[in-house]
Amino acid sequence: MTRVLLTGFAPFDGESTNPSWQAVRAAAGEPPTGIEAFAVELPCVYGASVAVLRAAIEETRPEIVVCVGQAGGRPDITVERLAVNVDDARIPDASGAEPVDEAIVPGGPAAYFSTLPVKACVAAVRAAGLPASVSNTAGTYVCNHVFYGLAHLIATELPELRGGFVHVPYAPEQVVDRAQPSLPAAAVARALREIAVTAAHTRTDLRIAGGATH
Ligand code: PCA
Repeated sequence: MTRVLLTGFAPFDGESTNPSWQAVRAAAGEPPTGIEAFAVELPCVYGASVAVLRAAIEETRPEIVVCVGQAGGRPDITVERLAVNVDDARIPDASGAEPVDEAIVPGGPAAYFSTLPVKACVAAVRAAGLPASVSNTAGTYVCNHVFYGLAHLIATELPELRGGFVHVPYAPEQVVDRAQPSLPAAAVARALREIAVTAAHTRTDLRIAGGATH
């Protein structure tokens, strides 16, 4: 059994739900064969989110961590390639904090790569019949902050752990009155199961194109 910690986020930006938590809960509730899954909800707060993540890692001792967040407006499931060392808030977090151009870890590396096999994860989601792509930016809000915090923890304290970040579209009920793309939670949960299994079984990523020209 591979121990996999999945995290989602609490609702933010005036929404009453967060599709990341819906999907994480569903995926962990029916884990794929060979995976022992744990689900934890993170607050949409700089700093506190990483503290909750760290406590969850200490408690569940996972081999793999997949953090998941809402990326409203994106049409597909995006597996993030990098986390950058900057907080630059477009909107306040749930505690009212609004950092501008602050290092997440002062003196830390400018960026970390995901330690999940991002290309293989994208391929697995696509093979399951769901839309997915590699993303080269997780933004500069709380999701990137958590991703960088996770990557820094792995780089400095937990070298055996592997982890990364996945952004997901709105849930359909969030966009009934907006012309915005969405995916049902059950479909996103299916994709997360594929990602968990792929991460558990893939040490060397696929060498296939997944880049972007801009
Ligand atoms: N998405 C936000 C933070 C919480 C979430 O689900 C982000 O992309 O930063």
